[in-house]
Amino acid sequence: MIKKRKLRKKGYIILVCLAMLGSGLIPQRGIAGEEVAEKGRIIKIENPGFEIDEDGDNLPDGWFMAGAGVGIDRATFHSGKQSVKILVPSDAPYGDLRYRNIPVKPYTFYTLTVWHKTLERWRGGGTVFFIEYDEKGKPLPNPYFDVPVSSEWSKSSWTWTTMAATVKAEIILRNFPGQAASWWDDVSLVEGDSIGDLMDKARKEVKEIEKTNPGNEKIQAKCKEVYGNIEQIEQLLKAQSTMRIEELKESQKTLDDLLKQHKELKNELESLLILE
Ligand SMILES: [Ca+2]
Repeated sequence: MIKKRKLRKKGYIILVCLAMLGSGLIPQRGIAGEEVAEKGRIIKIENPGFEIDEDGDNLPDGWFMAGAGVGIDRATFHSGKQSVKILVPSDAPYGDLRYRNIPVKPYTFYTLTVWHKTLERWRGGGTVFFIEYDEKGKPLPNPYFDVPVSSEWSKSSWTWTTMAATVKAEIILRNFPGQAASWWDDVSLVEGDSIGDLMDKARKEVKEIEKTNPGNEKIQAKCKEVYGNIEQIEQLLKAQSTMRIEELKESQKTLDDLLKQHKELKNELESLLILE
């Protein structure tokens, strides 16, 4: 039994590595902060290529179904020998393949990557949800991503930041009734830096630039702008810890904007330094 377990564990690691080789670490698009996300560590997800079904329930081990119409497909796959197909019957609300209890950190960048394939249709190619939970197990406002329609296997990645109270997360791959079949394979999740660490790093860098360019008014002024932006981000993070869910949703958008601005300001500062 132990031997079998060990072998399975090894299999998982190899699958994760293969999935990462295929997907790379650079997000293609995202709702939050993709510009400031840096490559990070791979979060372990069991059976990410859906190859193992030892209990023979036609679902990948480690994952489970909610709704209806979800099962392993051995004829269509991106990696290995199988994928998961979701074709939802008309009397079901949705078909979900879910992966639960992923330990995650608050205020941290995450990049989720999935491979998917769909038949041509009039709306969407399925939806990916990343549900964040607080320590009491209550779901928080969650990011979700619509998968583009693609009749070839295609990779989508999204980067965003987790919320103040987030401790755990769940990945949901979903299709709806009335839509053609969708296939899914090779899921990976990468954890990047925390926003706090990024801001500390940025503050140190800017301090150094300020010190080494005392006579340059433009650089000095730009440094002040970066400080202002860092302060706004830190204040928002502080305020978020006491916000209600509806407020949080709005403030997360503001946070996204501030993080984008952060990247722009740092680029502008860099250009000024090149001119020096
Ligand atoms: Ca597979």
